[in-house]
Amino acid sequence: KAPVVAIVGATGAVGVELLRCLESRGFPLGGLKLLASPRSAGKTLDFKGEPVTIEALTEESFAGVDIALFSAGSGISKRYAAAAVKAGAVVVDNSSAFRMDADVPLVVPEVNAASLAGHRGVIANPNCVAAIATVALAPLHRAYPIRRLTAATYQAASGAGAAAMEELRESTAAYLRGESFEPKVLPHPYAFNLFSHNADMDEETGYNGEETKVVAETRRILGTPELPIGITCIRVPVLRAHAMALTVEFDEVVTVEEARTILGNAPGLRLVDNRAANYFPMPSDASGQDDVLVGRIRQDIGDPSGKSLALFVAGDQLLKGAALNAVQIAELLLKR
Ligand code: A2P
Ligand code: 11C
Repeated sequence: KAPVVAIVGATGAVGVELLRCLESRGFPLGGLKLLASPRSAGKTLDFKGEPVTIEALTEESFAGVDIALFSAGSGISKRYAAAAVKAGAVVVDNSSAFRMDADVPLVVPEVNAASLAGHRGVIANPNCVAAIATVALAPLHRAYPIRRLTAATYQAASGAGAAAMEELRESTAAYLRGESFEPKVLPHPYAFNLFSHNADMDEETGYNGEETKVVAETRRILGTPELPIGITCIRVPVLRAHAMALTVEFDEVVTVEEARTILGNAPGLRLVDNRAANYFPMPSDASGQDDVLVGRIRQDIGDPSGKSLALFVAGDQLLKGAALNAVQIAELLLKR
């Protein structure tokens, strides 16, 4: 019988996309429960043209629920995931709460679907950068083992939630009106600016929490626990698609043509690599798209050995970076 699905954090930037993904992919539903904070209780969200009433999340919310899609932050996941599992639900958690737990698979369906088999009630949905990057890296890694990775990210407002997206809109409008704007959600002026990712900074290492997560999760998803990864995460004034420059060193020489062929045939990817037109992956093209865009494939001239390639990638943070990946995991659960 079709599963009863709950969305925890249904009103959030990712929650709303979870609802849209279930709808657009025709996910078979035996019932749908929308959960959020008491502030949202009683309000409605439309599903297939019908209003569904939002309920306040409590430990009792999960009776009869088969699959619980959590996207209300780590604190909520840590507090309520156990209640969902106890009630018999499988949790697909979009937060970072359980991603590095050994008995919690961290899954990108195109990359490591088989790891789902070991789950014990909770499956983790990766950090958006890790999910988007690994869709592009895994097919290369399968053909030619990756020896080292360097990444620079250009991350959209959506990664910091619906309120950050609103802050980008409002601060940009204020800037254009010539008015001052006091940032409330993000730590720095956002309009016509960019800044080092707002996750907590480790003063000793100089790396922020986002960078640390991307390194650990990328290694875990690719199954390369020792892979050396250098990374700089930056927040840019884009609404909902992350972009990243990836420099990938292999064990052997990989030609641009080989990489193009591999990436052009890989699931979840679309090759956007038109040198003549100077047309490469852009957040504006990636927004609203399921596929991750990959292109600007070049030999990395910073590595004289010829064993490194440079790529540019863009993917919708709310879709492949969050909601779509979670719904794809739920689809895998149904198949099993
Ligand atoms: P609400 O809208 O009622 O505050 P975002 O990532 O876009 O900031 O969204 C966060 C999501 O987490 C929202 O759906 C929000 O609901 C939900 N949320 C925040 N606090 C709680 C809570 N205490 N219980 C349940 N859901 C919560
Ligand atoms: C961002 N990737 O763009 C972050 C948000 O690990 O789930 C999500 C953090 C995470 O800010």
